[in-house]
Amino acid sequence: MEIKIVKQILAWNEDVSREIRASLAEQKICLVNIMGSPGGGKTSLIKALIEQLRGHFRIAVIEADIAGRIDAEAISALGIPVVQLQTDGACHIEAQAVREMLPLFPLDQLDVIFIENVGNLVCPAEFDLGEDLRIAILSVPEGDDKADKYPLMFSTADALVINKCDMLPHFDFRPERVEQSTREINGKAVFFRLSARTGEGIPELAAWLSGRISQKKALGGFP
Ligand SMILES: Nc1nc2c(ncn2[C@@H]2O[C@H](COP(=O)(O)OP(=O)(O)O)[C@@H](O)[C@H]2O)c(=O)[nH]1
Ligand SMILES: [Mg+2]
Ligand SMILES: [Zn+2]
Repeated sequence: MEIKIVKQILAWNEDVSREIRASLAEQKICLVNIMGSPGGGKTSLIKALIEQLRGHFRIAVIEADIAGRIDAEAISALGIPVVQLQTDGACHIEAQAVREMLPLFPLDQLDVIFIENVGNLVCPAEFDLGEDLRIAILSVPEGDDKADKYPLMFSTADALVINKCDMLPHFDFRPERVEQSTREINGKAVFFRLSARTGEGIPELAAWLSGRISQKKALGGFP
């Protein structure tokens, strides 16, 4: 499958995200923005979710990286439409780039688009991409103090995923500490403890996501 590559041009974010949200509401496509550190498991999680969801929903993926196309190749190998965004040094993506990429997909044949944001705990959370859902990933080896040190991503997440729970025996990581810190700054987040490696906890996240995708398809948006 051919991988399209788009270079990010920076533009004014405001209004563009609103436009994306309006157009995806009309098309009843759920846009899911996945954020977290480099190596936290964003690509692994997207691949695991594709496996769980592809029998039920039509999926596409936007891969955003500073350079390269490794993650896009991994998704494309699964037979899923993917566009690689190369930010040419920028450490986050902006709504303008998403607006340019959407017409490259067969939108009338999609239910959900995952965005793998640039690996970074900081500024991706500052940019509204017109998404319906934000999933923040923190992995066990990164340490359980990250919600306290990088609060914006945790405060704006709809779901917080603690990944690499298969590594818990080897680290002094307390999932409850991260969840408590997140709860203090975020009244809406739901929590998932899982391992993209072993698959433990993936069905629960997939079930929650299925509910949200179905809701978007039924209503064109969330109340
Ligand atoms: N032990 C373990 N390793 C994982 C898990 N999820 C991802 N990894 C590994 O962590 C590394 C980075 O994963 P990747 O999905 O590329 O992270 P990304 O940079 O956030 O997209 C890879 O070597 C994965 O195999 C997990 O749940 N447990
Ligand atoms: Mg990746
Ligand atoms: Zn940035």
